[in-house]
Amino acid sequence: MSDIRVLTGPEVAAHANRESCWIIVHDKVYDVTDFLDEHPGGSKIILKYAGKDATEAYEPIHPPDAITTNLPPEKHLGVIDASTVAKVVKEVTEEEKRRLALMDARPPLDNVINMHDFEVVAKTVLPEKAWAYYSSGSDDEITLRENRTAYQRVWFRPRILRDVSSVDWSTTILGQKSSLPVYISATALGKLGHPDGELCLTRAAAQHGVIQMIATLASCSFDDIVDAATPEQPLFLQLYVNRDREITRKYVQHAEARGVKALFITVDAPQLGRREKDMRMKFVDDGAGAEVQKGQDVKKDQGVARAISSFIDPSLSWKDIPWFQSITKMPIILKGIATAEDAVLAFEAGVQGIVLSNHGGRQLDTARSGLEILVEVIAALKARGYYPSPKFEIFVDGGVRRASDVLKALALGATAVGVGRPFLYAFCAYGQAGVEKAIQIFKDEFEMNMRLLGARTIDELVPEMVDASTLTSHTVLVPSDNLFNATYQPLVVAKFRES
Ligand code: PPY
Repeated sequence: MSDIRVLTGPEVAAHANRESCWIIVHDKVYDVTDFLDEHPGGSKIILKYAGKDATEAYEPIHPPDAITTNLPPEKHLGVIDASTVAKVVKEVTEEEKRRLALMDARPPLDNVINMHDFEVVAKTVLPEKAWAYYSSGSDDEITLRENRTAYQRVWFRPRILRDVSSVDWSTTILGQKSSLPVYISATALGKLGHPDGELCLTRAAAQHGVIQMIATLASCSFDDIVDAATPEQPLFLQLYVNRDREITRKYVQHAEARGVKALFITVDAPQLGRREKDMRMKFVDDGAGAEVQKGQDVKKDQGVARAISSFIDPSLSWKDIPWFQSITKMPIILKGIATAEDAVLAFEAGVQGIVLSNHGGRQLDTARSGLEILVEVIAALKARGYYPSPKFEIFVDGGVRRASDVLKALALGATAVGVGRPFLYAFCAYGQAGVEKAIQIFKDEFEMNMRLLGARTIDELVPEMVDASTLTSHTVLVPSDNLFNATYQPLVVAKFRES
């Protein structure tokens, strides 16, 4: 048995500066001195915890194995004798007290009747930083809002007298059974909003036969998520491609070995969008530890997301697709297609599907909605004899809040729709029970809408059931979406310092 070094609190506390910086994470001690300048979030934030226990700050924004993968073994110094670490009595700020009181005063889950309700509760109870990161769109957030309004430019053409006593909205997505034509799309950093993070999604998905797409940047580790799933529960994986392809190869092959059913490669984020709500947060709270940092280049204006995105490879190109096909047998889906031209290239590259998406309005602002892209993509694929094809599935995400939105996308040719933020907000507000309720609401809405539309099964949803003639007109007036507008948070401008 190798000797594990046991360190004490005072020993660690003696290494609390740029010349020698030790930190404690999950009861282990690490020497991060040489890593300070490589830390994607800047050295300042680490130095704030130099000589101390950094677990609480580390946990929500790093997968548990981030530190072990990035630090060479000789920098893993040993374990901490917890009894010797001075307990830091955390001061509960007024802001935090107010937040906890609001958490207690949440509407009972029974009173939540739509996805907007989850968003209102999440906005109220989340720490400011988490809400800023989750809710932010890029630049002027025009695409973020367009994702909602696009659905409102499509109108139903319902059919009647079809004996709709029984309706069935279950379907198959990439060969996997799903109780809904909806999958849980990848969202990152779940522990910013709930201590169990993405596990709330996994457990709820298991209960209701829904498929979860695991995010590369989930707060919970990939293995913890897979371990929380039931043996037969299908899971998909979202992939950010690492500059170091060996890391990506191992990650993908590990996922396949653990039974993941499809690989969604994100192709719309060679650089992260400027999400200004997130970026402004960083300005506000990054004051501590300034002295040790004088003259250092800290990425303090980056926000949570940009600070941890530097591993993503901007050189990714069509030329890489055969390599992915050579390392995995999982179906490959390109997530973030925004034009008919690229949809055709994807089909011709032999991948199994595409997600028409603008990344929840978080990347290129004034990019079009997935729903609008869908219409031109279907037309282009049809013209070449590529649609319909059992080997190529088309998904849409962004802005979906209602089963009626999903039905519109399906009528226009999508196989299923990705829903990200609503499930995220559901667990931030109510944990696993919130996600289960969100799924139940979708089911109730599907039942009613399919009856009223005259579609008994997913196969009966046809383009003739919708009028999408104004979808591409970006200037038409649409009725205002009151519930969405009530939660939409207007952007703010730079703040003056308090005098
Ligand atoms: C996003 O925030 O839109 C993401 O896709 C996740 C993410 C989180 C942090 C860095 C890069 C991407």
